Amino acid sequence: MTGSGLHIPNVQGRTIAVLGLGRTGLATAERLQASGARVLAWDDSEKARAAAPAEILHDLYQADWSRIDALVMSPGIPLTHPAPHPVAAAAKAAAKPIGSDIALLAVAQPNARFVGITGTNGKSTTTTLIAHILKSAGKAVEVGGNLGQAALSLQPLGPDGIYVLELSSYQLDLTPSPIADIAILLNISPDHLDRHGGMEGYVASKASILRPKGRFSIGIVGMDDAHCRGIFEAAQDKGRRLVPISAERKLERSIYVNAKGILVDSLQGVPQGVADLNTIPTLPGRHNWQNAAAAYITARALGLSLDQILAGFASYPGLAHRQQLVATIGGIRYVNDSKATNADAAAKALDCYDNIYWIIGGRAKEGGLAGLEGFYPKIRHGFLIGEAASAFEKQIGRAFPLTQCGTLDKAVAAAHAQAQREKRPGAVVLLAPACASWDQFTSFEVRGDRFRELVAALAAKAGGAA
Ligand code: UMA
Repeated sequence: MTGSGLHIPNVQGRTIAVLGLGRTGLATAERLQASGARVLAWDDSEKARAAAPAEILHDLYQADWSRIDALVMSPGIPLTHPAPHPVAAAAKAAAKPIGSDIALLAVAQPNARFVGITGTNGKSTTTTLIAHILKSAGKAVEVGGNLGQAALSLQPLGPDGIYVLELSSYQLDLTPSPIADIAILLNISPDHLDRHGGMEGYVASKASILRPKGRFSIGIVGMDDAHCRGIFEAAQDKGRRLVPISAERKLERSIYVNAKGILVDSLQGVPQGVADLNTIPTLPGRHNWQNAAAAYITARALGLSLDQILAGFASYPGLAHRQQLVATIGGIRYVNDSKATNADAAAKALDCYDNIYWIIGGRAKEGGLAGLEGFYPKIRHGFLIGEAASAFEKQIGRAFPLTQCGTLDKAVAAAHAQAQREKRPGAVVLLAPACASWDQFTSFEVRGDRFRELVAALAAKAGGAA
């Protein structure tokens, strides 16, 4: 394993259990070992154990917890719901602290500043946008967390360094101490409810990002859904300066986006237009405007000038798998929004286009397609894939025509053939599945990459512009 160079203090000579040996666990085990800890690591998958250094493996089901100081868990492993993992239950019964790689990074870099971003949707865009703006302005920045790069694989930064971390509800649950100097809560809609025992637990987990961290900590809260508005009210006067943001309404002393797509700063009382968001092609749609509002105020709070922020907006390259335009063939756009793993995220994409050839399905989330009905008139045809296909067919009924395709390969071929035949103005072949990928793929990234490959092959055949 190659080390990031981060040193974790106060673990020398201590015995730390590490559960899960994916991205999080491997980086955690490596840094703990390099910092002098004795690591006992385990993973329920034989394949994951085989890929880990043999000397750290220790069956934690048989562990003597009186000899272990703490447990670091990977976020994908249940801490409380639907049931605590047996190893977590054993550590808890032995009164051992359970923590995350995120918390260890904060301990390892006490002088750096931390920007934490959570929310059901838009986290990754906001995280990469903030990191991009800060880097473009010459700041020392590391970016990671739920986004993909495990916290303990990031590089150490000096006291002026800034960690920009996307934080999932799983990671927040495992990180009881306040982590973010600038904490961003974008929005909340139902997701991962099985892991939080229902909506109340999920909302509480998201809200925990706002726990105050020192006198200068700032909380940036999206005000466009009722859950977040409730959290904002409840967090008033709790030790964190709060800034409301909205992509939908004008609010007193806030950062909001007006009906014309102008980002407005009214924090000083007098509303001032600061950026025309229509001019940024990599941030399409109103949902991205909320992300831009969060990025603007974060960069401001970190001392950037308006010019630096505007330059960062203008050069932001966008994210793979999030409304990513992968090709235009014969005037039809092919858009990869594989990250739309729930109905709410799919809605954001459907909102942006007309004449949609929509590829949907996979492993359905609770509620299926509920809430998307308003977009159905924009859909020319639906192409169903994966486990959810027959349930979705029933849910959609006769709202728009459907074809059962089974696989993504067949769906792309069918959507392409029909879209090219019909040549509707502004038409788009859109992968926005409103489902997790796990029935047919190992991740939404693999699903999106397959879509890109299939489209690239069609583009090559047609001589289209990829
Ligand atoms: N495992 C067990 N026992 C179990 C369950 C899992 O041993 O009961 C083992 C698996 O065999 C596997 C390891 O745990 O080897 C995987 O741990 P993990 O699921 O936490 O995966 P990591 O590779 O560590 O990736 C995690 C995040 N994954 C999840 O939260 C599910 C990644 O977010 C994140 O990028 C990475 O840490 C680095 O911080 C992914 C994700 O899907 C993108 N996140 C969810 C989402 O965005 O919806 C929350």
